[in-house]
Amino acid sequence: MINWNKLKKSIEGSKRIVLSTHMNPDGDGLGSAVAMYHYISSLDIDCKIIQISKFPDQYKFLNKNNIIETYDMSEHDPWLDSADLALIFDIGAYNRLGQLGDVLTANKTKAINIDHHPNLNDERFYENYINIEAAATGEMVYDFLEENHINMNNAIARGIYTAVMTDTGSFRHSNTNQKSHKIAMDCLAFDINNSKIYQSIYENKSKAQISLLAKVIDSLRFDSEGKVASFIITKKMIDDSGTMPDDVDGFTDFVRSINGVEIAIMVCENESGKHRVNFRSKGKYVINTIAKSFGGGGHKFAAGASAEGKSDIILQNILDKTFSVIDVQNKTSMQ
Ligand SMILES: [Mn+2]
Repeated sequence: MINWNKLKKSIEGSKRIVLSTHMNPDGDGLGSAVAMYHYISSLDIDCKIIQISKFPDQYKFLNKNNIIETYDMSEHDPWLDSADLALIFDIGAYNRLGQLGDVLTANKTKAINIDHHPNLNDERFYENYINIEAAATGEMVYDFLEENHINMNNAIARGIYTAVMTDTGSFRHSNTNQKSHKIAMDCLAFDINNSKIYQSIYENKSKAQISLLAKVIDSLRFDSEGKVASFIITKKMIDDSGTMPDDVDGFTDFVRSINGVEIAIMVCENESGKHRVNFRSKGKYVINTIAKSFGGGGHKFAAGASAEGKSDIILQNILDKTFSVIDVQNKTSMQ
C-alpha cells in the first residue's frame, strides 16, 4: 500500500514545489501535474508546472491562466535554485526529464517520482510512489486526494479526467476497469465538459497529419500471418507532409485496430538517424520486454524505445526480436 499521507506531509513541509512530466508530454502527465498544481496552490505554497517540450496545443484547455510553463534556462533556473521539492509525474525514466532533470540533480532538489511505469530505482529520485496496476498516473493523484480526504474541484477534476481518459484510450484499452469509470464518474460530478475534452484532444487532426497517415497505411508491412503490422516513417515523410514529429502520436494505436493484428510497431525517424519506436499490443502478447531489449520500456501492452541507425535495419532487428518473443509466449501459453 502506498502511504499517500507521507506525500501530503512532504508537500506541506515544502516552500517551493516544481511539478513536471516527461518530454513530449501527454494527457496523463499534464493532467496529473495540473490536478496536483491546483491542490498545492490552494495551500499557498509557491508552485510551478515546468515541462520541457513544445506545449501540445490540443491540451490548451488544461492551461487556463498559463499555469503550464515551458522550461527556459534563464527564466526558470533562478526560481528552481530555491525549489525544495519536485513532483515528477508519469516519467517512465529520469532521462525523459531532459535538461530539467540535470538542473534538479545539480540543485539536489528532493525529486519524488509518482508513476505507473515500473520502478527503475533511479538514485536521482529521493522517493518513489509507484503503482503499476494504475491505469494512469492520474489515478494515483486521485488516490492521493481520496486517502487524504482532499476534495476535488472543477480544475482538479479536469486534470484527473484527462489523465485517465487519455491513458485508457478513452476507456477502451485493456487497462480500463471499474475504477477508471468510478474516477470518471466522480470527476463528471464537478461539471467538466467530457465531450469537449475528447474533441480537443482527438478531433483536432490536421490535414497534413491525415495525409501522412494515408502514406503509412499504404506502406504497412504484415508478418506472422498478419499478427504483426509495422511501418516506418522517415524524416523525409514528415518533412514532405508538413507535419511535426509529435503528429504521429496515435498512429500505432490506429494500426493495431486492424482485424487480426495483435502487435503494431512504428519506427519513426525524428532527426536524421534517430528513431522513436512504438509498440502496441491488443493484449495477447506482452511487448514491453521487446522495448526493454532495445533500451526502452513501458507498459505490458504499450511501450516504446529509441534507436539509432538506418530505419529499415532497425525495423528488421525489432521484427526478429518480436517473432522470437511471440514464439516464446505462444509456447508458454500452451503449457
Ligand atoms: Mn501514463
